[in-house]
Amino acid sequence: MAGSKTESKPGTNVDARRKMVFLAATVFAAIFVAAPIVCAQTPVVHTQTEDQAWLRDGYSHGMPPVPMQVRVLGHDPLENTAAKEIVNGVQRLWGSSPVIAKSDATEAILLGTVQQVHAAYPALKLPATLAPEGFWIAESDASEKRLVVVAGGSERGVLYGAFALVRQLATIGWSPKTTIIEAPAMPIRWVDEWDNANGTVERGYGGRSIFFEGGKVRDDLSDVATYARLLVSVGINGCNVNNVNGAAPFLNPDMIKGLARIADAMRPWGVRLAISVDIASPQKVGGLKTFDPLDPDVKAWWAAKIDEIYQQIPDFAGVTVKADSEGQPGPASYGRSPADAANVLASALAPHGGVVLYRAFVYNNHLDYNDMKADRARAAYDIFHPLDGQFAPNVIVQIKYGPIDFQAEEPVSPLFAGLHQTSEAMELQITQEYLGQQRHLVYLAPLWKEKLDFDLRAENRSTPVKEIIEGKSFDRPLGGMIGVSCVGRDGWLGAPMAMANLYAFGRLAWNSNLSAEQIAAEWTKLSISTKPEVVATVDKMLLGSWQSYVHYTGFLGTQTLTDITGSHYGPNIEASERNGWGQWHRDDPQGIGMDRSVATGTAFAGQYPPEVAKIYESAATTPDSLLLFFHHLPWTYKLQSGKTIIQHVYDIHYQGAAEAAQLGADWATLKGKIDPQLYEEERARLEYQAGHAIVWRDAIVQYFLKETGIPDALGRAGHYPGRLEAEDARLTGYKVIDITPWEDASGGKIVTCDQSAPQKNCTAEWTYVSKPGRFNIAVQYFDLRGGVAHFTLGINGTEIVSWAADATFPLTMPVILQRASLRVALMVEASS
Ligand code: GCW
Repeated sequence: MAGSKTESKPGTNVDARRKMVFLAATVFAAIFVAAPIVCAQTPVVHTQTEDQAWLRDGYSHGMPPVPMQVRVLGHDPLENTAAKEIVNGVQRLWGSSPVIAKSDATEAILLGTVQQVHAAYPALKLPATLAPEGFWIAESDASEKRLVVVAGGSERGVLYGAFALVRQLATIGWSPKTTIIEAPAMPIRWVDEWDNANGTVERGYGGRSIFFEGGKVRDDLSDVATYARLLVSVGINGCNVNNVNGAAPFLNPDMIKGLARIADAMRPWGVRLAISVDIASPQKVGGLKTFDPLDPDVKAWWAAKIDEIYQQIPDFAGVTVKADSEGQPGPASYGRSPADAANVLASALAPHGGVVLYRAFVYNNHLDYNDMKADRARAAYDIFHPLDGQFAPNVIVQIKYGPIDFQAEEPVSPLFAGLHQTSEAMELQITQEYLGQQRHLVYLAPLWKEKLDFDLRAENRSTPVKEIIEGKSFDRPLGGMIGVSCVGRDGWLGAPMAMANLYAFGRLAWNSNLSAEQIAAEWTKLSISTKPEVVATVDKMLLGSWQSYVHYTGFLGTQTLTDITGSHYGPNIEASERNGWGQWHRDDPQGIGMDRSVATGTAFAGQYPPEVAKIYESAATTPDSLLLFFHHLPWTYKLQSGKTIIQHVYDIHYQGAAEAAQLGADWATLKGKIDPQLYEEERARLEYQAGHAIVWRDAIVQYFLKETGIPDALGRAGHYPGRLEAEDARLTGYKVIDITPWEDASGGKIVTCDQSAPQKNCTAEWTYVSKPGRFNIAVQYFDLRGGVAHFTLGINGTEIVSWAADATFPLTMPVILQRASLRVALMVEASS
């Protein structure tokens, strides 16, 4: 059933039981549109504090196992921040605060750089070398004092060490034998935000910008400071605050003043500010006639502009560039290369120690679908590989993890192995653009780990992606990870469980060898509960969630079968095809998949180093998870599992939807064991997710059933036993409409409550005439983005349950359709 209007409530789980005394029961459902479509949405109000994330109040009991005094040896602001964090952390965990000791104390948590610690306690054995951002934590009884020492390779290392100590206390505990020595795996550990000056956030699903509003920097930057604290607590050291699209206004003098205020707010946490720049700024902002990177006036303009920034932001980290991509201007306009453009910026930044992150996301979005050799996946390698060796030392090429675009499943980008004389960073998305937009629980660490651990075998030796971006494989001085985060004012990412992804990003950028399991356990203990049964359940949910999402949204390497020209949300299979965007999967009644082999296809497979290229060249050796990314195959092709592709499509979607439903069932076991507000909020989300997974399942299954004409061996596809279609009901007020894409509703039809009809309530009635029995009724309804619809379900004239469909969806999303379910157990008995 579909209601016209508005926002959906992801279903209230009502279990109302009624005895029916007639064999024929009439089920009616009515929709009351209490508010017109134009009515304003009531925003979900979250208090934006760090308590919402992993720095929340803790759970430990008893006495703190560490000294209750903190002594800071230096005077650097970062060391002061470190001391406050330890006080704060112990307070959160045990409810009592250590005091800051002014002078030598008999027992203390001692903070300082290695040099400071050595000067104060020469007898203390310290590690011989510590990386500047690294730290050492250990307990020492040297000089008859009990000291828990946090020694940093620099003041910044002290701060990271303080957070590490608190994390250790909260998740593992402390013993006098505990020793922790760590240093970050890679120097660049940034989040990128895609915030616009008007306060919107591109692909942001957590509300409006924490940085900007109305064309300028917000007056109140307290959220920015809180965010920086969250970032530094997991080792993130840079934050690029503005969208890579439309970045020109950010170089206006007034905006630079505002940016300096943002940098001030983040500085106490050691997070450095970066911005995205538009390569046409010399023309757009500076009024020059050209933005040709090799023009001397253009070079001078950039040098002066970068100087202006450093005058106000002395620790400015650098710039990110999106050029010649998706409508953004670039050096190609003048026949110049990305290296020409990057190097002009690099030479302006070099005297100040800044870096350029030049994005390899450069491709032609007007490809010819009919050209069987055209392939968007090839673009990054084709453009950047020939430029290897031409980039200035402070340029880092920023490469999305896959060759397309943050898809639910795609191979690792071959470009990682294609640059040996250039520093590289891997770009990944914390915001779940193609991965459920934070409405679906999808924990991304397993996906990122798969990419980080992938061994590209460059030069026929071991070169896992993580070691390439860490600079180890090709001996590069720079490199790192960039997480596109897109936080907002509505609980950062808009969904509490999505915060596991921000946490995981920071932890992996710090230590790419951590496992997805280890990070999940840490996050759960810090954010939800340390109770073993809670940790086990939440971790199981997190760890399986990405593959479950793949199971219902993009099979065998077809990426994400979503609306790729619009919201990137919900199923829309044809949206990827027959346009210039190149996210094609090329399905037809005979087969499906992109032939990217060297022998007969686009030759993308040949961009990988030989050992990997050989695997992808043949369908027989390509893993099933990427099969259709690399090969066009008949629907009846047998997979390694022995199933045909089409049967796999049916099976995996039923499996995926069942797995989505299982998430809700698993969560239900946590009732009473975790924070009730979190429990309820996530319960509603998971109920919605289970409903939306059914939409995905049915859309994909019925689309390919129709296209291939090959039935499901298990008889499920196209058959919905027990489903009462809205369009078959006796309708009052509702009208039946066709929807686009047709596969998103069974039969391609929905009913909508006609606002222009004289009656304001719409009713759909079905009569059940069959055997008596006991039934569960799941009402599944589509819902629109704004306003509130009221539903009532009744049987034989008796109201059973009513509910409002009023959930809030991301503001930037276009109108979307959803479905959620509501369950009513109905007993139908024969009358005697
Ligand atoms: O994934 C796509 C997004 C665009 C984004 C682009 C990019 C900022 O749909 O919204 O633009 O990638 O990464 O530049």
